[in-house]
Amino acid sequence: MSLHAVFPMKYIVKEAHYARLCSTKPILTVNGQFPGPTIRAYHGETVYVNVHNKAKYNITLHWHGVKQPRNPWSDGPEYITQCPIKPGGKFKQKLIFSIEEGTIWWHAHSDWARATVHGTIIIYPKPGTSYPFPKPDAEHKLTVVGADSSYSKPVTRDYICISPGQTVDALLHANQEPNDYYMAARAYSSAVGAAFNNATTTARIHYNENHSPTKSPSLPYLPSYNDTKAAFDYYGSIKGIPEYYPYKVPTNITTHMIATLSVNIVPCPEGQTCGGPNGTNFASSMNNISFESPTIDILEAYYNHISGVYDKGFPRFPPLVFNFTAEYLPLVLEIPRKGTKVGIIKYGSTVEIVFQGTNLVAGIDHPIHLHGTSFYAVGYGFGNFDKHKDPMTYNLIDPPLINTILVPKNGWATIRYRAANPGVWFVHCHLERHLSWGMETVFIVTNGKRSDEKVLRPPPDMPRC
Ligand SMILES: [Cu+2]
Repeated sequence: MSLHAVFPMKYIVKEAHYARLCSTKPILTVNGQFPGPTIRAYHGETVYVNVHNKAKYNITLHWHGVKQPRNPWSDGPEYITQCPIKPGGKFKQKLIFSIEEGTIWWHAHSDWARATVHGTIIIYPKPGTSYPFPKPDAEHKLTVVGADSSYSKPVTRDYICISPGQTVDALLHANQEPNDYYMAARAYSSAVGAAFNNATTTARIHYNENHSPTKSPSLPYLPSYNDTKAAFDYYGSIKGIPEYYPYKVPTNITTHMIATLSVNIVPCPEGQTCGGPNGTNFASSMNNISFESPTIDILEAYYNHISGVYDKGFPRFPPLVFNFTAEYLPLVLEIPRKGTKVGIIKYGSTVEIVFQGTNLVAGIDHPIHLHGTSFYAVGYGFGNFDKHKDPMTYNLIDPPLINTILVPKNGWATIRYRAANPGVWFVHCHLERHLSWGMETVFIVTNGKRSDEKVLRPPPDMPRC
């Protein structure tokens, strides 16, 4: 039984006129829809999407959270696994669903097109199987049962927190007096001095039974916009269900990494005006390397042994060790190095990465996303990571299996996973500004020995550089 296998989906990238708050403007869309069309599939299914770029801009599409075993070719990030689909160009992308079940999403992965080019992916349990949770029973509270397309232990919450890149599956029991009720959301923004939209957005839950709806139902309680503790209380409440995951949390780690996440500044190029502090330009980095995009994609360079596109020197540990979360830091530390440095990970390695946020320029939470794998979120904390004390607090029993982790402002978060998906995989902050400033790197997971542990052949219609 299949939802899609017979016909590929048609994704036509094109401009469409969209009206909001009484003004109409052209936006980039898929099939003229905003948000874009939903992809529905069963667990383990393979789906093809024919992408046809009828817009004036280059585009790539990424299937966020789809592991794509051995198939980095269809992953999508521009100049990482492919060159962009040019105006008029076509690319048939193959989505290999494996362990995913629940909700994830797809989005453009070139320039800032993601703002309007995105949509939902819903993966249902295999036909004949069912969901691993009972019906919820709460007064319009949310019962979270999954995150990033992996099930988690049901937990009932007044509020949830979701950062860019993350998805949540939650249940709501409509068992209240027939009426209208508000649900509400607003931004969590921890950076001091960074502007954000502080509006509260709402929707109404409307019961169909006959009733005269209250004109203005009361608003639910939401934590304050800068309540970091509330955000991480939520994240800490999410526990995994190990029985549903493909492998246990690795306890014997073969590859250790610590990666700092920093907002930086670089000098303003001559003759330009720059928007950073004291007329500088903003930048950002991982382990002090501000990533520079190559002009042909890294996957092609790796697969075809083209030299000069990237180098393998992504540092495994911070090249500069300082009090990362101190209130005042010397200005000289704010300037990163530039480079296209990737990390090489041997097939089958068990990897631990500690992401350490720094207070350079401005401390802020960073949602870090890995392509090509999910990982266990085994711990987080505030301040500098202490390699002696902090590992004692790791949850190695039932951590959630996710694809995007929010690293706390001036704090750290640790992930573990087994590198069993050969390919070229992007690793980046999912805040669009930080991504375009350089807070990213690439992990190349080498081929294993067996023939089913190697990267598949490229499709014939890979977009040309
Ligand atoms: Cu970031």
